[in-house]
Amino acid sequence: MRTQVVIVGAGPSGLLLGALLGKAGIDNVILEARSAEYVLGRIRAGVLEQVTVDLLDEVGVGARMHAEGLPHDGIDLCFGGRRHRIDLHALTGKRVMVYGQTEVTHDLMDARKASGQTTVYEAEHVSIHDFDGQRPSVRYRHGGQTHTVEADFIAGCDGFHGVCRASVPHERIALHEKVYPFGWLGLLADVPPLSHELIYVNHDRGFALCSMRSRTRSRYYVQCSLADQVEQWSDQAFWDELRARLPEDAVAHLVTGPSLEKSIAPLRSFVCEPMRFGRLFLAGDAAHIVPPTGAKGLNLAATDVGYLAQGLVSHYKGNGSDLDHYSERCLRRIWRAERFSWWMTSLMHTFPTNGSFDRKVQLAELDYLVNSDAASKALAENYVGLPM
Ligand code: RFL
Ligand code: PHB
Repeated sequence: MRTQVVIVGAGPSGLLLGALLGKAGIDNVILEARSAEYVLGRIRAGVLEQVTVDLLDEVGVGARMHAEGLPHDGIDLCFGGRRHRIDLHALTGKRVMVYGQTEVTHDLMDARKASGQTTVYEAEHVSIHDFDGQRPSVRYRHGGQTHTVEADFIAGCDGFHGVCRASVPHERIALHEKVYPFGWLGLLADVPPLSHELIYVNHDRGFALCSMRSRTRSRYYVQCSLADQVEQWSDQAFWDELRARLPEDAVAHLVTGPSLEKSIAPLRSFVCEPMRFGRLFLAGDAAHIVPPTGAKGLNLAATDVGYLAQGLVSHYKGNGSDLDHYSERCLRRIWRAERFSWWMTSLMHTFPTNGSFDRKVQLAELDYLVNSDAASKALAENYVGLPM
């Protein structure tokens, strides 16, 4: 098989890249290690920045998002038992869209199917070759046979544990990493959200987040120990812990119910530099990870592939300079989002090694943040997303 761009990974970055290229008439093939059902079963992001909404509109998959998504004008920060609203819209003129990654993926998958572009699910033993030469290729096993796709370019959209970044020789890649000493235990349930906006909670017992997927489906998180196993957390234990971290007025509105899904995610900051190696481009979680506190991971994945599609379109029109600046353009935006996500994580969580001094400084910063227009605006600007 021969194509112009072979995309490894059918998560949101691979599917959105495929859609952007397809729209520009650039032939592409997506190879995904898992089944479509497995990809849709992963419960992840919930908050989309305006730039992500715009990219989804650009490829014509925005209709359901606009009909069913929930535009949010603010978030609550809760500490010392009190809630403080950050009015994102008043501070920045922008809002965010609450629409789950599962739904984004679903919409992109449906559109891809309708377009007739090739996607191979359950592609086994994917390996990438000759990305430093003029004729890169990707090999995989499917249906008991080995297949090869030859292409002009390879897009590594295969997530943090993918094969593309791992195929780059160590000496050509710089890795920057920070691992946090805790995780997030998340629970999804068909119960109405306790508030119409998200609540980020700083509490002595640890961080908590009240989020949602719709007016009838809630997504809650509590900070947990890295040693915890999800099986140790009954639904009852989760709800009890969440209740203990929420202020009284919020607890009064909390509706509990059986979990649809429960999982633990470790928190990590990670960036690899550069993001281009010859004819291989990395995008999304394959190149960087942010802790979920700032809700930036999916949004960065979307803007990476936005830049990559622009570069590839210019290349095929005879102008290679956008593609040459891919790493640099992405990394500037990525490092700003890394900084924000690290800062918000440091501000909102309890750290096992922190003493009473660090805790008091954290509370003083929160107090300053909600009472200073300048500080609130800096948070709001980053939360709604910096321009592309
Ligand atoms: P993905 O989604 O990991 O998709 C990569 C795909 O590549 C496939 N793959 C391979 N395919 C072929 N061959 C191989 N060798 C392969 N190896 C892997 C995988 O099966 C998979 O299908 O990466 P992508 O597309 O870059 O998308 C990134 C986002 O998924 C991620 O950044 C976000 O989910 C992060 N995130 C959030 N981001 C936001 O913008 N807003 C949020 O509110 C938000 N909340 C979150 C989050 C992530 C979380 N977790 C679980 C880490 C909340 C949580 C709890
Ligand atoms: C989510 O709804 O899953 C979510 C929302 C906001 C975050 C992280 C996760 O910061």
